[in-house]
Amino acid sequence: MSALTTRPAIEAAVTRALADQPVCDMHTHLYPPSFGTPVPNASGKTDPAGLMLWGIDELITYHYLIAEVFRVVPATRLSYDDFYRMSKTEQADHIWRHLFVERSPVSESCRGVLTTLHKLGLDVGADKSLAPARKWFAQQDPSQYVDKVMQIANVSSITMTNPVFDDLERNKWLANPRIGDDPRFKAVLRIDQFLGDWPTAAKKMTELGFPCSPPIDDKSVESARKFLRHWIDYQKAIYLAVSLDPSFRYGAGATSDQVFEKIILPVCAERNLPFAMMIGSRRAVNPPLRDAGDMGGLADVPSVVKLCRDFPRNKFFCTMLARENQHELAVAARKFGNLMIFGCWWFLNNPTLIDEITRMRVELLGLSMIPQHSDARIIDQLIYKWDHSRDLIAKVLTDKYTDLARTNWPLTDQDVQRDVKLLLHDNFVNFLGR
Ligand code: HDL
Ligand code: ZN
Repeated sequence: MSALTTRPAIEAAVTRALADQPVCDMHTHLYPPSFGTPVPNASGKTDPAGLMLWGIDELITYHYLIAEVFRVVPATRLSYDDFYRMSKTEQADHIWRHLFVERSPVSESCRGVLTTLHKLGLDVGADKSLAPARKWFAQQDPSQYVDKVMQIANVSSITMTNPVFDDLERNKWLANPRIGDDPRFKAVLRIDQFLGDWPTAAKKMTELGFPCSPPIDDKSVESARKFLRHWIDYQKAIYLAVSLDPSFRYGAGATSDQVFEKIILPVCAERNLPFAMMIGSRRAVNPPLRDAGDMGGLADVPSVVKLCRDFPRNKFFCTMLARENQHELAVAARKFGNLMIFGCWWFLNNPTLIDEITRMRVELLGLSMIPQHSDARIIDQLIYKWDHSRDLIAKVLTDKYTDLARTNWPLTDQDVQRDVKLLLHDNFVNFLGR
């Protein structure tokens, strides 16, 4: 196989390899049709409490866009409650008018809607009306639509987020033990309250038949371990995860230290499951915005370092929300092979920062990291989140391979395909160790 020596040849090989490599998307908030869908569709089966979100009105009312529309039409003109009292369609019309029709949709969230619709072959630019697209979505079958989106986005596996303390979702699992069996989706046991609000977690576990008390005594430790083992098995969870406030610290004597040391990490180690820490989310800074009301903050990398050092038998995924944490986190990953950093999370999932962070990671870690996850909440978003990220990863890899070519290193198409498979698939699957 001939070597790739010129930038155009390298760029073409990189673009092709990224397009052809199916992604194993390691963090989303997506659900299969078995969890029900509130979206009117050809199957006629809709569930107002359904968790599978898809289609144009969900796409346009993604909480990122709700935050952005309240900048254009502030709450003093349209109260939060009046907005949320609108139907999903009315909310979408409001957002469409103010963020797409009356000004150019140049934000990443707005652009994403248009990338998705364009790749679905839906032209909304002609008369800027949503009616034809709404008609098309209403004719779709949810499960076939999941297949269609995965094919366009070239995503081979969707990793869910399954918060066990969310009553609505947990009751769906309890009502149907096979609810998670859709082979396109994998479950993740999300346990924020374990580390963020132990007393509430203990109370809820007690209600669920796993008696735990606020003091972390031996009985509570054993009971909480049983709870985790039960839900790992019930969900067939491929890893455990938390989202943590920027103020999270490990090793400062907080209750969460004991929860880590006595409950979470021993169970993860015995089951050989990674523990994912998503650190830096400051919840509800503006509560009436609901899901759109969170922001980020500077987190503490030394806490991650202590955990990786003190628990060498455990495997840690980690992503942080502050741009300012990225370099130190990448350097920490150089020190610990049991730390796999991933994604450009949430407010970092924008071209400028994806480029900066991915370049930094390749320069510090080579190919031993997971450059991206979608964090999608609406099925359709897989199309734009992976289209945009593939383009950005392509730019970084093209530059880095071009630098290699200057050293006369013999780079081939196969090399590029192998490397891209690591980034979009193998690094995640291998770290799971399944
Ligand atoms: O905690 C998380 O997993 C975050 O990704 C939040 O769900 C956040 O609201 C989000 O959707 N980020 O993209
Ligand atoms: Zn998320």
